[in-house]
Amino acid sequence: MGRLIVISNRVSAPKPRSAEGSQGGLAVALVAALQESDGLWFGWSGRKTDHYSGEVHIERHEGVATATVDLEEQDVDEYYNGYANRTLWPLFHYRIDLAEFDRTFGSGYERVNERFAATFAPMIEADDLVWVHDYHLIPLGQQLRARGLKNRIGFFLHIPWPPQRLMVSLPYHQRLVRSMLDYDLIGFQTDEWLESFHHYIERELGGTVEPDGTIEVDGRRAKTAAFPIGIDVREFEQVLARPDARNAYETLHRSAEGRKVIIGVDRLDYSKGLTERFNGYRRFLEENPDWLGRVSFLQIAPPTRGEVHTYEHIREELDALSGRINGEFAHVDWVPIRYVNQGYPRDGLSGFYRAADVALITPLRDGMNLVAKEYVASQDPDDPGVLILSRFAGAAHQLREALLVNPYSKDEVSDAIRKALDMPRAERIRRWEALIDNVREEDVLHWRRAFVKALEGSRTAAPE
Ligand code: ADQ
Repeated sequence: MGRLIVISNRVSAPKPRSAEGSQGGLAVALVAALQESDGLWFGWSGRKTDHYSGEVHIERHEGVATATVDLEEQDVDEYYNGYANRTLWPLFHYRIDLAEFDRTFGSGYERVNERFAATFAPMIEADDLVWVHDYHLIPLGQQLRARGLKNRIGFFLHIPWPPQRLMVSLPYHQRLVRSMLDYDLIGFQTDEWLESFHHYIERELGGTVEPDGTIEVDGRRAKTAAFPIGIDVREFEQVLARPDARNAYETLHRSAEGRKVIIGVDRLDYSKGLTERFNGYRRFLEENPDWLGRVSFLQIAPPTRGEVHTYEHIREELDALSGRINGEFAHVDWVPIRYVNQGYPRDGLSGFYRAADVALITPLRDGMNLVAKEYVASQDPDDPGVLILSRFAGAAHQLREALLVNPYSKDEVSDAIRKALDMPRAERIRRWEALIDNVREEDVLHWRRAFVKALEGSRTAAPE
């Protein structure tokens, strides 16, 4: 087998050793695979240019070559901020009320996928294995085939696949889904999203689904399966010994002054259920006066996608809500919520996770949610914290021993917080041991190997 070629919207080049702590788990896993196969990672540079030239910037760090292109302002507006983040992201997270359907978004999306294909196809050799990532690049496989590529090409969706009844509200939905039939393998995070995709194939396209996940539509076949993504557990456990992690642990521990700490860590995004979470915590404070002054909730949520209007709105809403809760319940020497709009490198985060007695992770919908797994990996085996997790996160399919809640229900969230804070040590240990077993077993290397192996064995017939 030839090299592994990874194509994603953004490229995460390996960082020098000194900055290793801030490398994401996904990047670590992919970089390892790219190094092993002398592979390449293609994508957008994150920079803008006046006119798209297709000029490729090739860089090589730690044995991994990355090839990136700059995009025009209009591309970024229509493809990235537009179709990807204002149409597909909300729709795939069941927020049809927020999805914007604008024909310029759709054409910009197709244009950028074509540009990527035209630019990168000549750099792909005959026996390379091509792995396309996420909702930004759904039609890329079709575009690569149109340029004559006969390689094995796989696609992995990091976010949920919506139910068929929602999917059909997307204009030209058939065109988008049919473009996926050019992949040899299509991977989803969980069986739930896989099933939704199968329903669409059967009901909307009149296709068939075989027991092994092979789909067939109008004589075209592709393999489909669930590959739940994990974290780099060993790396995470080592991080805890580093000075920045120790410092973060000490800082949070000291600042809690003997109070119990609840933590939430998310990108500031409406899919993460932050408003509902704050309201659930408020209900907890209302219903449990004995806990006033004895618990502190730290929510870390750095803003993302500032150019999309909805994100400004959620930011304002949360600022106001945290202010109201603090105004209502705070004492001179205690604030119930510390709400921080700042990102932290991984070393710092893992120290915070370790210092927290409870993690409150309640997305309304999430492909997987790696924060939940990172929290589990950061716990002290002799005195672990409790994970409260939304049943609507993909991770809930694996992390069954978490306290699973309906994030829309303030009462359920409030009851779970109470239960977590009161949970005896023996039960915390029993639950955590089950959780860590899963996090260790189905880690990011397991995910990557399973996908690549399935892709290698995926060919049902050579593309014509
Ligand atoms: P995200 O929506 O970004 O990812 P998540 O999986 O929770 O969601 O986080 C990804 C990474 O970002 C984690 O490593 C986490 O530590 C980091 N991160 C999150 N919030 C942070 C913060 N406040 N400060 C610093 N770092 C932070 C998408 C999908 C998920 C899916 C992943 C991977 O939406 O469902 O799990 O891709 O497939």
